[in-house]
Amino acid sequence: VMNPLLCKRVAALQDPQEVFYQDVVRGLTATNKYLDSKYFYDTKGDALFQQIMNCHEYYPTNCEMEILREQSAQIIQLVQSYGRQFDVVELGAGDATKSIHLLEQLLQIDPDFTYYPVDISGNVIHQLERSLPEKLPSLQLHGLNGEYFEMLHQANILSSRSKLVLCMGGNIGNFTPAETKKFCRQLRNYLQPGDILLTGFDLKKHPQIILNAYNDSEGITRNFNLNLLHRMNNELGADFDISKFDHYPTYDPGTGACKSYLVSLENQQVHIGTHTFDFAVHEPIYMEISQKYSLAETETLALQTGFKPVANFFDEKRWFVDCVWLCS
Ligand code: AVJ
Repeated sequence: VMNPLLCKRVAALQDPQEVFYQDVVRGLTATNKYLDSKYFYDTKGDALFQQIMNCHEYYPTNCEMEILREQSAQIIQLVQSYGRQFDVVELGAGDATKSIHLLEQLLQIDPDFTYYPVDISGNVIHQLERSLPEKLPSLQLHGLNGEYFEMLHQANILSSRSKLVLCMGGNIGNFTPAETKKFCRQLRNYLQPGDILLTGFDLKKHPQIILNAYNDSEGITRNFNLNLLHRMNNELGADFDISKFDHYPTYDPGTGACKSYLVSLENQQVHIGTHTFDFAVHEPIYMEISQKYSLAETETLALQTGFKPVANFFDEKRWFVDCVWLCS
């Protein structure tokens, strides 16, 4: 029997609100303040991201949608040519409007597979479990709400089949190149030889097009970033004055790093729990990276992390790529 005090501490550590609070404190105590972009996605954040995907400056969704709408049959044919029965695990499934095309194709060939959508947002998983059976009634579906690797571990317990892992939507873009390399190596450790990864990368292109995608004229991306301050007010009892912060997106065409900041518009203090944080005028909070890649960089990444790049699927404009990597 565990000592009750230890029990309490373990429970506090696992409480998502507590983890959120600890992460916020760590980020705002750092010399260069930052917040973790995974916290963008509360109910309001999910809705704002939906709006971003619908605004005309934000091209990645449409590009990848085009790839999957037009080329899902070829992608599934290629996957099936590896001669295995796959279950599908999707990391960061969102509303599955892209992957539904792949699932439709796979159902025609192999009606027995199970789809495990993984998402950090419980709200997203809940909605998927309601909406997807209406569109694909014969699909076997098991939603997993949590962190990617913990949920991959769950999927490995639940399923003994080979895995087709989907990591689309440029979700990988939210890591720095170093983090991405670590992520791919870790992901490879959860997989077996013969498993397949389908992963999307937003490609380098004219810098203005990229910057505009993260600086839309309607200010939706601005609100998406500022919403994290609202979330801290609502969930952690923080006292951010949202009007005293400005959204500042950047893109460096040299490194391919597209970064967003919130900038403090005055000297101010913010209180969260037992902590007080000082913000100097013009001080930035680093919010998010959306890394852009060249095709050569994606291939190097695959080879460095235990995968064999076997095919690339592009949209018409070649702005985005979905790569098929085989676990070697
Ligand atoms: C969900 C990570 C693909 O980085 O393009 C969109 C998130 N942030 N606009 C991206 C996002 C601001 C998006 N990803």
